[in-house]
Amino acid sequence: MSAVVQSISSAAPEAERELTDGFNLIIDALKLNGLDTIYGVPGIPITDFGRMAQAAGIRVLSFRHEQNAGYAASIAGFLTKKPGVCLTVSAPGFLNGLTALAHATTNCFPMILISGSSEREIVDLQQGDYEEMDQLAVAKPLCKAAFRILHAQDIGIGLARAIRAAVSGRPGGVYLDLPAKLFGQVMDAEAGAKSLVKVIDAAPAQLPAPDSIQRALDVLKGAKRPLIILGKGAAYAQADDEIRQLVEKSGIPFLPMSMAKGLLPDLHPQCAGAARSTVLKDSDVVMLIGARLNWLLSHGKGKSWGEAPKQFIQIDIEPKEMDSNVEIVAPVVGDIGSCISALLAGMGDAWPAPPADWTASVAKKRDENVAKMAPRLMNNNVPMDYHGALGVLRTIIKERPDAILINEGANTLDLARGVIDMHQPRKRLDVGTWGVMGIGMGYAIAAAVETGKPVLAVEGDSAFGFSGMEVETICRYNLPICIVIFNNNGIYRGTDVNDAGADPATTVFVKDARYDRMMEAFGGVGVNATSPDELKRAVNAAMDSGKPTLINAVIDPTAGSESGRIGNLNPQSALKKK
Ligand code: OXT
Ligand code: ADP
Ligand code: MG
Repeated sequence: MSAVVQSISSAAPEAERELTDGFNLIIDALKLNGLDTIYGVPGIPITDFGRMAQAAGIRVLSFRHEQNAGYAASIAGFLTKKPGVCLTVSAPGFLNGLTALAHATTNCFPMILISGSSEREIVDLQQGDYEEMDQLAVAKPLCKAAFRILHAQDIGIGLARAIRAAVSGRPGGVYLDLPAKLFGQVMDAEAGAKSLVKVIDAAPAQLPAPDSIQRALDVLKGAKRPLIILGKGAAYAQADDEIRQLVEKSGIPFLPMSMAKGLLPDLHPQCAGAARSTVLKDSDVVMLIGARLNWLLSHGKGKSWGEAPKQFIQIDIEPKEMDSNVEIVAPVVGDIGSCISALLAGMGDAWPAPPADWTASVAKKRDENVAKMAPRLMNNNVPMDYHGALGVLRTIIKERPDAILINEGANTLDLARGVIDMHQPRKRLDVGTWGVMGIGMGYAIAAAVETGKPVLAVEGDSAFGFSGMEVETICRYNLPICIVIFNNNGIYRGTDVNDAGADPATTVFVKDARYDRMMEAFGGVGVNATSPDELKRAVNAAMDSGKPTLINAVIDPTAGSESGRIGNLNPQSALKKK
C-alpha cells in the first residue's frame, strides 16, 4: 500500500490518481520482505527517510557513528538469518559504514548497507558535489554484491536482488546505492505497488550430492581418532538439533570455534574445547562443519596439527572453500541443515563408536586442563587478575544461560573465551575472522534489540574505546545491556614506559580512568568494581534490573600479555633498539 496519497489535479477529479514516491516504495519494499529494523545515522539525503520509516512502523535505531550501526546490522544478520540493514548518508557516512560491510562479508553474515549518494551527473563529471564520491565503485571490491537504483520503478527489483545476494549461498554484505534524487521520484501508486517483489525462498536449501555424503561417511568410518570442528557457519545455519544428533550419534569429540561455543554446551561430555591442542595434533580425521581452515586453525597444517597424516572432511555451502589451504578428501557442498540430515540418514542405526582409547585420552586431557584452571578462577585478589574476574562472570552466565555474551579485547577476549562456558547456541558474539576491535557496542545493541535477551558485554578497555560513545545510544533506547570493562590501563598491559621522551608509551592510557562515569553521564548505572565479589554483585544487579549499566572492573595492569594468545603473530625486528 502506498503511504502517501496525492492529487495531481484537484481541478480535474477524473484525472485524479494515487501517487507514491521513492521514499515510500523503499519503505514498502523493506516491510514486504520482513526487514523491520534499520541501524543507522541520519543526515542528507536520508533524514526524512528515517523519519518516514519510523512512522511506518520500522524500528529505526539511530547511532552515534555509522561503523557501530554497521556492526549492529552485521550481527543482526548472523542472529536472524535475514540481512541486517544499515543506513548511512553519502561519502563519509558511507565510508564509516563500509568497514562493517566488509566485516560482514569476511564473516559470512548477511547484511545490506543502504547509503544515500550524491547526484550521478555531477559525481561522474567530478564537479565537486556535496559529499561527492563514486560509492558503488568503492564498495564493490569489499562486498559480495553492489547495486545502484536510479528509478523508482526499480526499487522492488533492486531490494530483491540485494536480499538474495546477502542470504543465498555463502551469506555476505551487499551494498545498495540510492542517489538522493531517487527518494523524491514520483510514480503511480498502483504501478509502484505492483513493482515490489516479495522474495520467495531467499536462501534455498542446497542439497549435497549423495556421492559426497557416502564419501564423507566412508572416511569417517575409517577414522581411529576422529574430530568434529564446529564453526560459526554451523551456528548461523540454525540446524542445532541435527548437529547435536550427528555429534551424539557419532560419539566423536567436538571442538567449537569461538562463536560456535554453546551450539552444543561446553559442558557436554564430548566437548574437547579444553583439550584444543591435543585434538588438533593427535586427530587423524577432521570433519569441519561451517568452519574455514584459515589463520584461526593455522591453515590446517604446521606445528599445531602435529606430525601424523590428517584427512579432512569439509561441510560448507561454498564450493570454492574446498582445498583452500590443504587437500579436502571428502568435500560436502550444501547447506549445513541438508548436509547433516543426509549424513544422519546415511549413518543408519548402528554407527560404530570411535575407539575408546581416543575418546578417553581426549576426556582425560580436557579434565586435567579444567582442573588446572579451577583454583585460579576462585581467587578474590585485589587488584583483580583476569581469572578472578572471569571466574565470577562464568558463574553468572551459567546461571543465566540465555544471556548473550559480547566479547572483545586481547587478553580480555582470549581468556574469556576459554573461561566462560557457553550453554546455548548463538550466545557468544565476538571479534570474528578479522579479530576486529570495535564490534562491542554495536553488537550489544543489536543483540538486545533482535533477541530481547539480556546482554553482557565483556570488553578490554582499549576495545571498548572503539565504540564507547554508543553508551549514549544504549541509555537512549534503555536497553538491557551490562558492559564490564576490564580496565588494565591499556592495550595488553598498562605498564609500558616510553624511555625516549615525555609522551606516554603507545600502548598505555590514562591511569585509573573511571569508565563507569561515562554511563552515569547519560543516566545509566555506573559501578567501580575492585574485587571479584564487587563485580559479581554489580553484574547480578544489572542483569536483574535490566538497566543500562557500565562496570569499571579494575584489573591488575601487569596481568596481561602482549596480544593475548596470538603474540606469535607480531613480527620481530632484529634491529629494534631497547
Ligand atoms: O589445549 P591447550 O593446552 O593449547 O590449551 C588451550 C585450551 O585447551 C584451553 N582451554 C581450557 N582450559 C581449561 N578450561 C577451559 N574451559 C578451557 N577452554 C580452553 O586453553 C588454551 C587456550 O584455548 P583456546 O583459546 O581455545 O586456544 P588458542 O590456542 O588461543 O586458539 C587459537 C586461536 C587463534 C583460535 C585463538 O587464540 C583465537 O580465537 N584468537 C582470536 C584472537 C583475536 O582475534 N584477537 C583480537 C585481535 S588482537 C590485536 O590485534 C588487538 N588490537 C589491534 C587492533 C585490532 N584488533 N582491531 C582494530 C580495528 N584496531 C586495532 C588492539 C587495539 S587487541 C587490541 C586491544 C587490546 O587491549 P584491550 O584493553 O582491549 O584488551 P586487554 O588485552 O585485556 O588489555
Ligand atoms: P569460524 O571462524 O567459526 O571457524 P568461519 O567464518 O571461518 O567460521 O566459517 C564459516 C563457514 O560457514 C564459511 O565457509 C561459510 O561458507 C559457511 N557457511 C555459512 N552458512 C552456511 C550454511 N548455512 N551452510 C553451509 N555452510 C555455511
Ligand atoms: Mg586493556
